[in-house]
Amino acid sequence: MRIITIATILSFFIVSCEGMSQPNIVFILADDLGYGELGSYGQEKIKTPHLDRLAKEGLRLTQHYTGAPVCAPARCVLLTGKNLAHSEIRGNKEIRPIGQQPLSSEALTIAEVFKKRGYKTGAFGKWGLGAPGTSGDPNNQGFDYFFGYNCQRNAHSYYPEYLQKNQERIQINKNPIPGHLRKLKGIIKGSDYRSETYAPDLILAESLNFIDKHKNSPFFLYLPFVEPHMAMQSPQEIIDRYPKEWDDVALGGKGPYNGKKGYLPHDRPRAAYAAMISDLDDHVGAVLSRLKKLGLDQNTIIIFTSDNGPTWNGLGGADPKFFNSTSGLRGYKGSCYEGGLRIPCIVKWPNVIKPGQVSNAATYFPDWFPTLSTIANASLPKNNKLDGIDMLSLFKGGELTTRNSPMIWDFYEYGGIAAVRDGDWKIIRRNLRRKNAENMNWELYNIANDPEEKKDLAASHSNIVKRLEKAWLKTRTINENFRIPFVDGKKEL
Ligand SMILES: [Ca+2]
Repeated sequence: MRIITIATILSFFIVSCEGMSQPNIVFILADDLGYGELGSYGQEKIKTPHLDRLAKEGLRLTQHYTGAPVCAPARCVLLTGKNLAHSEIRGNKEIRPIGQQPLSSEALTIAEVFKKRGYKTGAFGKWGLGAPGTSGDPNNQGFDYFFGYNCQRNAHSYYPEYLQKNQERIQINKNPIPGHLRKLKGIIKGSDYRSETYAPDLILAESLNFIDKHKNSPFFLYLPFVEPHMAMQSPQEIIDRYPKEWDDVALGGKGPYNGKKGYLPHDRPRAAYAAMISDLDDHVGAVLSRLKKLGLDQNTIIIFTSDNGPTWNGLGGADPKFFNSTSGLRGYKGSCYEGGLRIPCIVKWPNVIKPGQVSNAATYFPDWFPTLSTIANASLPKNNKLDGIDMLSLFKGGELTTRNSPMIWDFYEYGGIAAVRDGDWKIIRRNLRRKNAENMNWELYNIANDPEEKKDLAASHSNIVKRLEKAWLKTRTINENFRIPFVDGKKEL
């Protein structure tokens, strides 16, 4: 009979406790997925069974906001924990020939925090925060491993020539299909815009390899998947899950998309759009089942959210009205109204979050830095002014900690937009970079009573407007790459 020593029991106990104190983190970020595009958020046409199950097993947040209404700044806010008013990246600033405005070497990302705590860190999908070799290279921002699109522009194509594996370019298509149409030829067929290797499948495969490889150490797996961002190049077998009537004119459908509003044409644009989200759902399902197969699911936190609201009506053949993609909220991607900022967010954490929870507490991307730091048992960095609050009390079934400062968005693009939410009140001011910016007024909405932002109450509540404006300007720093002359240096507008 084998003798089990006290030391064996003790070491087993220590290993178990260590494992529990350092759960794995899987953070999945969809691209341009709207608030109303998952079954658990009321979507009736697009099928998302894996994500619906995830919602049943975890917590669904009904008022979670991105950090910015477009890709790069949203990712910057998520990874650095600072809201747009003092973040390094405040818009999609393109750099030629490749990449976007890089994060600086001073920027502290949540991946660096995890790495310091002994986590293995991997990012798979779309980066957008700096070209290879720059200070913003994912390998210089805390990620041991990166595979996917470094440059957001390349991610417009699902059949790109290459993907980036750390410092190396890996050719994946001998006949790449650019994400934008040069010239329409003949009859529109979605199949004309496909080639050998569908990039999301490869990105998924690499991310599953990462899980296999690091199953014995805590890991932080960041999955900024590229769907459902345009162009529509979805796999045919998923398109075929959806009704022909949606797109066939003879059957009462809308007809093909000719590519004239950007990206690529498609003979079945509605079905192809739904297919992108179902394919994303399948990929999430594959990640979940791999975690389960390896016995990691009980000690892994899964977070699923999106970087911004859905694409505008018509762009790339999108039809957000048909799908009710924002669930009735005002505005789309690029807007600081609710439709651009409010996104689905599901968190599953067995033994901590009870299944089937729903919370309407208002939370946003900067909250992830303190929350994940606590989970990794890391102390928050000093001299690194963060804006978010730790959401753990909410995860454990209690109330969300009171916020010390309002939630702020300070967006450089789309004419320049500022928005501030405090409690149920939200102010928004547009066209800050346009001529006559001084003639634009703040709008004020009560989000609890008026989530569709139809009734502007600014005129009758100027004291609230002033208070929120002050909170914004107090937080705001001047950023040379994203100057807004009308606002820079002002104490009030
Ligand atoms: Ca996006």
